[in-house]
Amino acid sequence: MSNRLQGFDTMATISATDVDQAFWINFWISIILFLSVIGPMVYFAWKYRADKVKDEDISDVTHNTVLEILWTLIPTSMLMVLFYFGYSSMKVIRTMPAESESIVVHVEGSKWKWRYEYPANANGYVHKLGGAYTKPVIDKNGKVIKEGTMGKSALYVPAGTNIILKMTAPVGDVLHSFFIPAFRMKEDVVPGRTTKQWFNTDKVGEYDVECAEYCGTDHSYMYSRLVVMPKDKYEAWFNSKEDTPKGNYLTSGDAVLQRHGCKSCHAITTDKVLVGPSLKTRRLTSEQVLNVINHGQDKLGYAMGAMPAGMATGADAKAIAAYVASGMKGNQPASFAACSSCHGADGKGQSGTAPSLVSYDATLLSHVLKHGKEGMIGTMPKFPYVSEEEASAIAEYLQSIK
Ligand code: HEC
Ligand code: HEC
Ligand SMILES: [Cu+2]
Repeated sequence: MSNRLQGFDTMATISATDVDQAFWINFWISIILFLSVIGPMVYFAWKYRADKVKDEDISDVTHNTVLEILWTLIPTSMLMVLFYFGYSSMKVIRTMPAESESIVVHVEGSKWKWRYEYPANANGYVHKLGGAYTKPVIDKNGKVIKEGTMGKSALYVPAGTNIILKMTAPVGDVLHSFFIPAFRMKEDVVPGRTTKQWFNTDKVGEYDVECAEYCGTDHSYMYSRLVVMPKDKYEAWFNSKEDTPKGNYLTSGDAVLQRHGCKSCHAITTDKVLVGPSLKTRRLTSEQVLNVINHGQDKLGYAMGAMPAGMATGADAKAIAAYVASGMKGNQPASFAACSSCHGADGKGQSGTAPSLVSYDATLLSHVLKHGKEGMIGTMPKFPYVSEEEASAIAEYLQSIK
């Protein structure tokens, strides 16, 4: 769970797109209506201020048919547009699909945790998951020393399937609200009553779930997660007695990247350079390698210490840079000998004493996350709370998509 609210940069269901569209149309129409009323009002108040107008100049206008029709029709039609988009997205959200074509999960919200109960599987086994979020450890200056975690509790669902949530709270508890920001879904959870909401998403991944109704002391920790997985993986888990799905969906590298907001700076599936480099295909460009050869580098805290400047020059340096940038394919330039003493002849960094030049391995990731990185592309902040396991999950994932 990152410190910031994950989700509003993700639109993981069709209804989320609709809701955002309705929101922006609302927003702009409100701006237009506001300016077209307040603008002229301010202007006329100034133009006809008391010391500028003599009594005899004031005429007695009773009405103006054209103006009256216009100022009735124009705002009415704008409001009809608002109504249309609000209504049509509301309709999608509020029309439940048939239960026979959906998976129905019972959700219980109580002070201060979420609990999920599935229908019995083929063997009659009922999955029940739930539990409170483990709070982060925060020092007296308010700095997070250890991130909070969700443990194994999550709402596991298959992609591309209608999911209906039937939600309630125990009698004697208080109001909660089940909120998935990435889906723009939110519905009250009421003691002794059953409320429903539904979704269907294609986007495999992990999403934050929060309580959006102030419900007492630990309201702000009433977190949970939604894990969307491929259908076959879901089926395999659902028909087993395992607590959580196999394949470790909780720490899947993709989910970790999503959770810590890495994707706002790094493209993972394309080669685009956003704020930072794409983590997809390449490790380093020849410009980056040349830059390090020329200036040296001492940022990442490897056992070997600093990378000295000027280990190679001129044509040698260029040949090495091109070779490293190609992923160390083809003939190794003889001058690479200057590098292999530390990075190894295969460029893999000699068991983590120097950075691997060929891939994002777990050691590189944990060094970058621990120390941050400042290079010719830009500055990456430190991520001290990303655990070693998460760093290796990311490395595993990045290597698997190559
Ligand atoms: C004395 C050992 C040593 C030698 C020789 C050496 N390096 Fe390094 N290199 C390092 C260390 C240690 C780092 C990590 C520096 C840091 O902490 O930022 C590094 C970092 C780098 C990086 C940056 C990696 C990254 O992801 O930020 C590149 C690129 C690199 N070296 C290329 C080379 C090349 C090319 C050569 C040969 C011309 C070479 N190095 C020779 C020790 C060495
Ligand atoms: C605020 C933007 C930002 C965020 C958020 C961010 N990074 Fe970075 N990252 C960068 C920049 C910029 C660089 C390039 C630094 C440089 O010039 O070498 C970088 C470099 C890296 C590198 C090294 C690339 C290389 O070629 O040496 C790795 C690995 C990396 N980031 C992983 C991550 C992971 C994993 C996360 C999430 C936990 C993350 N980053 C979050 C901006 C960011
Ligand atoms: Cu609550």
